[in-house]
Amino acid sequence: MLIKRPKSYDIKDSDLTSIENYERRESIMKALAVGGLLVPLTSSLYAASTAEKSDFIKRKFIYSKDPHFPVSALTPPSLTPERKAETYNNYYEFGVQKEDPSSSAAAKEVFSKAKLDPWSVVIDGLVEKPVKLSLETIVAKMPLVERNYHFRCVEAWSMNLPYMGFRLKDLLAVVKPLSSAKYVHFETIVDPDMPAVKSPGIAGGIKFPYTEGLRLDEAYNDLTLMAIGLYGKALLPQNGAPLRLIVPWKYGFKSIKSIVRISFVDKLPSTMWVSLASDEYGFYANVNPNVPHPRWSQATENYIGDSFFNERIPTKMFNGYGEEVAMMYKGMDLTKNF
Ligand SMILES: Nc1nc2c(c(=O)[nH]1)N[C@H]1C(S)=C(S)[C@@H](COP(=O)(O)O)O[C@H]1N2
Ligand SMILES: [Mo]
Repeated sequence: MLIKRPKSYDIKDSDLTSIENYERRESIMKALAVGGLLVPLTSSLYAASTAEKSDFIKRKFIYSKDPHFPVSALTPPSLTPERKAETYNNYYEFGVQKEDPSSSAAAKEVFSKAKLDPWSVVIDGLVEKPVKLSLETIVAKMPLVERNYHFRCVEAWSMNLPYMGFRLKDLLAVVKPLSSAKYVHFETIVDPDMPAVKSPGIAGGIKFPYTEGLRLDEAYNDLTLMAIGLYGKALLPQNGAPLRLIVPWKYGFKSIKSIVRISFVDKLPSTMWVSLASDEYGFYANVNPNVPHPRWSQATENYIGDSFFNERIPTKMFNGYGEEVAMMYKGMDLTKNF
C-alpha cells in the first residue's frame, strides 16, 4: 500500500510563534515551585536534558497535576490499574485482539529508539505556514499537565486513566490557521512492519493510515489533550507512543494514537471508522447513552477497575463532561450527528 510521506518543510523550530508558551510554562513552573504547589521533584520526576538525545520511552518529564481533574471527580473514584491499561488495548495496526498491541514484537520494532527519536509531527493544510516539529521541541515548549480522565470505548468498556500531556490548542497555536479552516484532520504513522499493514487481512482489510478528525471548536476545547504520558511515564507503544490525542467526551476511537500529521481542512474530513462503517460510527462520536450502536446498547458500560469482575455502571452523556462541552452541540440533532 501507499505510504504517505510528509513533505519536508524546511522550517526551523526557531521560526515558531509559540515561544511565549515556553516562557509562560517556565514562569508557571517557577511560581508553582515557589508556592509549593508543584509535584515534589522526587527521584521519579526530574528534568530531562533536551540537549542529550535520550530514549524517549524511558524519558522522565516535569509536569504538574491539573487540580481540576482529581481522582474524586471520576466515577468510580479510582484509577484503573496500570497493568490493565497497558495490556488491554485497541491498536488495530498491531492486531485486533486486546493483548496483541502489548505483546507485539513489531510494536517494539516500529517504536524503537531510531523512530521515536527523532519523531516529528507535520502541521499543515489551511495554515499561513506549515511546520514540521520534532517531538523534542514540542515537549520542551508545551506546558505539561496530568489529568485523570474517564475514557470510554464505543465497545462499552471504560477506564479511569492519568494522562499527561498538553492541550492540543497550545500546539495548534504554533501555526496561524486561515479563516477557511473548519476542521482538523489527524494521521497515525504507517510502517511496513505493522502486522495489519503487512497483512491487511489481520484487521479486516482496513486501509491505514488510521485517521481521525475534529471540528475546530472541539480541537480548541480545553479538555482536548495531546498525551505523551500515562501513569507518570512516557506512553508505551501499545498506548500510542509517543504522542496521541485524548478527547474524553468522545468514544475512544476518536483518540488517535502515534500522530505524525495534523492538517487544517475546510470540509468534514474522512476518518477511518466512518469510511469503514458510517452506519455504526459517526464523525462526532460523542458518548451518548441515548443513542445505541446498531448492534448494542450504549446505556451502560463495563468499568475496568481494581476488582476481578468489571463493574457495570451507567454511561453518562458526554462521558460526564457535559459542563465543558455540551454548548458546542446546541441545536444539533445528536441522534443524526452521532
Ligand atoms: N492508530 C490507532 N489509534 C487508535 C486505535 C487504533 O486501532 N489505531 N484504536 C482506538 C480505540 S477504538 C480506542 S478505544 C483507543 C484505545 O486506547 P488504549 O489502548 O490506549 O486504551 O485508541 C484509539 N486510537
Ligand atoms: Mo474503542
